[in-house]
Amino acid sequence: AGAVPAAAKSSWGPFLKSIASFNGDLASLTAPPFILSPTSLTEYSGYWAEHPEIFVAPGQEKDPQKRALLVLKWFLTTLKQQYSSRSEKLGSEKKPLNPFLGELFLGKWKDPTGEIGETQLISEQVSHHPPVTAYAILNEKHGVKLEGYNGQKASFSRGTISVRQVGHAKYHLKEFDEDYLITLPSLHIEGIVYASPYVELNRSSTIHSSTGYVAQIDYSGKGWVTGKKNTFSATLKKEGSKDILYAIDGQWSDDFTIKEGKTKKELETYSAKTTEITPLYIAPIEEQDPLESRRAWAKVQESINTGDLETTGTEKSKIENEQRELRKKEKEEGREWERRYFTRVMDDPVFTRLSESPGLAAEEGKTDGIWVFDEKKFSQVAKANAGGEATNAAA
Ligand code: 0T9
Repeated sequence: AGAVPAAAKSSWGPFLKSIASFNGDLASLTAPPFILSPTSLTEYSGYWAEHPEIFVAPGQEKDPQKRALLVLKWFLTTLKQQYSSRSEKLGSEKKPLNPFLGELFLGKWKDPTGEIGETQLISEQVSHHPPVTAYAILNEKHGVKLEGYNGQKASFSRGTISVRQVGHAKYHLKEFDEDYLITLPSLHIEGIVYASPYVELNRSSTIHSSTGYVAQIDYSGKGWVTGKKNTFSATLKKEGSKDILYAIDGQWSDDFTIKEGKTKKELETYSAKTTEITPLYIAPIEEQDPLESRRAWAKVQESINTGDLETTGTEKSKIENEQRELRKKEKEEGREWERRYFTRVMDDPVFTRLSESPGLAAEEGKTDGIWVFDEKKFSQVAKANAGGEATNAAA
């Protein structure tokens, strides 16, 4: 896997030239067909919980320090899914479909054991220009809720695309009324000249908890010491203290080891390669809402998969034209597209409080306001769905 056919590679040269004059809008990049992915960016929100058991684990932990460690561990276990699963599966990073405004990606991680409980995913494209995806992941049994949103700011220099993520995630534990503010690492695309792009993470990201714990994760790519890709080193400290409570080192796409800070005693080695993921359950297309990603993009996805460029083009244009019409109509009627599950606020108390923590870059976060999961909208949709099709149509 991974080898790019020679004929396909011939389209890479012109593409390289085109990105040299890149304007920062990733969606506007016209990539050669072999690098197109049939997956929409709204689906990427699911990467946060492909190990539901690790996602909910902090919900049961009584010790606040261990809880903060479990949240850090969970975050680290999402990185492989988020940033290298596509390369591994498809042979390289691929350009995702650019979601339309209001696009939804809904699903759940079922739990036959009954111990984890069901974990629900709600992902919605809340902005198209610039693209912003918002998401919430809920597990009622363990009282765990993740919500967040993100967009990207990109630039091209010295042969690589650098991407800064705008946005953040908040992890909430109901039982302990505890919040964690998670910042998103910036990244760059390697392997562009060889027509086999893949993601590497840059610099650092943090997790600040309302209980005063601070995790910092430093990414060093092909680590200077080990020479291995996806290298990182993380610490957990109490805010304002220099004492390292836990240190975690290794590769986020492979093995990493959790050690006690003082004694350096090894507590656990996690293997990203052998820990299996739980596949997300998505409703069959005919049961999906017309705004759901796989239903809306079905024809485009099929034609990308069969390599039918012409149909890909016409079906994509259909969606884009429909969207243009919708925006025009809204403008004429002086209204805005109603987001189904999220609301834009100018001030989110949890974000404000935790983002004032020392050590957190103030620029993190805002895409012209903050997108928050709207519980009221959520329960209205749930009620309408419970009322069946008739209520839905009447609404
Ligand atoms: C949120 C994630 C994000 C989305 C992707 C930059 C990128 C789109 C955004 C940031 C997820 O939680 C995590 C992972 C990977 C990110 C993608 C990697 C990537 O290359 C794409 C961009 C849009 C491209 O496809 C550029 C074209 C490239 C494949 C060829 C040079």
